[in-house]
Amino acid sequence: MIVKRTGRLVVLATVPAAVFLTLGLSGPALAQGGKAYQIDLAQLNDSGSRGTVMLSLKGNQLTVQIESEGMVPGQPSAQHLHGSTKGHDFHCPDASDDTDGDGILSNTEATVDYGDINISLTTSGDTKATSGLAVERMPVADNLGKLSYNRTITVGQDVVDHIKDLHVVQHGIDRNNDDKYDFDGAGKSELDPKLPQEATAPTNCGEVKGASVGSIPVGGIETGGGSPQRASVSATTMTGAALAAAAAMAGAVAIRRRRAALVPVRTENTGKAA
Ligand SMILES: [Cu+2]
Repeated sequence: MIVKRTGRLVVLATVPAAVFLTLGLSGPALAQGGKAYQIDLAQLNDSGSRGTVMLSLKGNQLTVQIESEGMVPGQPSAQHLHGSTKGHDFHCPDASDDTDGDGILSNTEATVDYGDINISLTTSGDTKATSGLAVERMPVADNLGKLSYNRTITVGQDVVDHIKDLHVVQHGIDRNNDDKYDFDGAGKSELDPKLPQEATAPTNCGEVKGASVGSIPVGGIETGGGSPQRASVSATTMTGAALAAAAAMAGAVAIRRRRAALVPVRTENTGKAA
């Protein structure tokens, strides 16, 4: 926790052009007059996944670029911007948030820390919170578990004003290393018993670097001992989204299973995610 808080004090409001060059990102990300923010995605659930995100704002146009690896091969990953644009302070969770002690950090447990979905990072169609589990519109990792995403979306002024208060979360883990989401790995999802926990549990999370600088949440960050407040902003929205999308999700799981069968098994099975 101490390390995390220290990291959040680092000032990096505007990402230097060199960072974009090293990531191979192109010109539009540096749109004139725009601002860009870097996020490093760190693993959750011992998933081994990691990645880099660039959030580029020009007016109300938000370009989200994600390059991640260590994702479940051939599987779609639900991904979102979580957090509040209304002045509440959220942050990425850690293993200590596994409050039921079952060894899996579920989305519900993690939501206490990273907040509800603000924007669903779909590949097409709407990006509302209610599309949170629209996995048929979520990016799919390649056979090596690498995932690329690039989309420009129109966002509200609240998002522009509070972009530093939002976090990127990708979902989908593979506890039993069989390259698919299944019930054998971690049982049922707490969001919907028809879904594997592996499909909805978070695999990584990242905060905007310097998030606490220049965007102090109103009435949120300084309240201290914010657990009760955070707890009151519970997983209800995510749960609602899950229920709304449950039918589509169930169908997608079936499709994924067929597709997964066509994907070669990874040669490197380190078991590190066990
Ligand atoms: Cu999410």
